[in-house]
Amino acid sequence: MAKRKLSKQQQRRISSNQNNRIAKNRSVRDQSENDQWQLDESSTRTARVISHHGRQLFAETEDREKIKCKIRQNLGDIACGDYIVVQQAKNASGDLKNGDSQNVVIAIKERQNLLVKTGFAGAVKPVAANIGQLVIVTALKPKPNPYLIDRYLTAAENLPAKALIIINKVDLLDHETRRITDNLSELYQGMGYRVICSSINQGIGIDEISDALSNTTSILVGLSGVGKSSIVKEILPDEEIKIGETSTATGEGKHTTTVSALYHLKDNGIIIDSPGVRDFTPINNSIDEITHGFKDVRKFYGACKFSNCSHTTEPGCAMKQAVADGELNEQRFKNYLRLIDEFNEK
Ligand SMILES: Nc1nc2c(ncn2[C@@H]2O[C@H](COP(=O)(O)OP(=O)(O)OP(=O)(O)O)[C@@H](O)[C@H]2O)c(=O)[nH]1
Ligand SMILES: [Mg+2]
Ligand SMILES: [Zn+2]
Repeated sequence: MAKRKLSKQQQRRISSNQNNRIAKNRSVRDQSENDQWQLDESSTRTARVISHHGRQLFAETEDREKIKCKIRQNLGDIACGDYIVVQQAKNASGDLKNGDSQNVVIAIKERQNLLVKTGFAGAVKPVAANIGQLVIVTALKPKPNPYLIDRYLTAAENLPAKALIIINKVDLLDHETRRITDNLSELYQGMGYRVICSSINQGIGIDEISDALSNTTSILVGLSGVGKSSIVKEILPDEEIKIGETSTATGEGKHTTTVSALYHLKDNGIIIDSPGVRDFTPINNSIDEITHGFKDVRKFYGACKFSNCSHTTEPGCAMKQAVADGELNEQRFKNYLRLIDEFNEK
């Protein structure tokens, strides 16, 4: 069967398109204070952004010193997880600028990747940079949404980054949710993704999650209220992390975490806790990119009778045939076509 994959060059182009779009959305930052101060080149350090909101940016230097920084104008958007170059501001007589604002971000280092999402009015919003693993957190309350999981998986495949799926709150299992959980686990494990069932309340799956987070930078993503911060707090009990309430009727969260924040774990693991979403729309630049995002669907790419097959009504469609033969999950195929429809509508 013919297979077409995105080349490294195409993937680089996608990433660069995303960065360019972000550059256009750049916000203008106030630099009035920097103007009276000279930057001291000899103080140049590399640091990693641990949280960033508006003009507030906290970073961590290579020797784990936490510093508050100002941002030089025209740098473009900076995301949690970015590696940055920082210099100290001095006045004409060489004195260090007092207070929190003496560190100035003068550059963003080249990114390995950048997770972005569609924000208000279609704007491209950076979520986090230099991600090795996307941890898609779902729960029994609020209920898992397979379309949301699939959209996150397309983002992971295109970053590229590993993907891990957590089904949290399994202490709430009943007859119906057990069926949903089993089906989801079977589906995604069958495709080669790791799925961990966990309960913070009953201490289930925590060691497995800790293990899966070693030696890479992971970001926890998902709906508000699924327990992302609870997972981080369980692994890092000494960190000050806010846990929210959920509405009793729907189990929906109350958007407790408002800013992404980066924490160190054992075994060189780094975890970024991110604010819960109502929805997540990955930024896809082409149908090829959407296809690349579905690793079970992309196996059949290029095998349809017509090279421009829309996989809907044409005869000889290899994907529809795969669904009929039980080789491709119908729900996944529907979600693939749905994402393409949404892309075409835009
Ligand atoms: N029953 C049950 N409740 C849990 C579990 N894990 C977390 N919770 C509860 O779920 C609620 C939401 O938890 P958070 O950790 O704040 O959720 P979050 O995903 O970080 O939410 P946002 O920050 O709003 O995105 C809290 O009331 C937690 O106590 C679990 O395993 N079982
Ligand atoms: Mg949270
Ligand atoms: Zn087809």
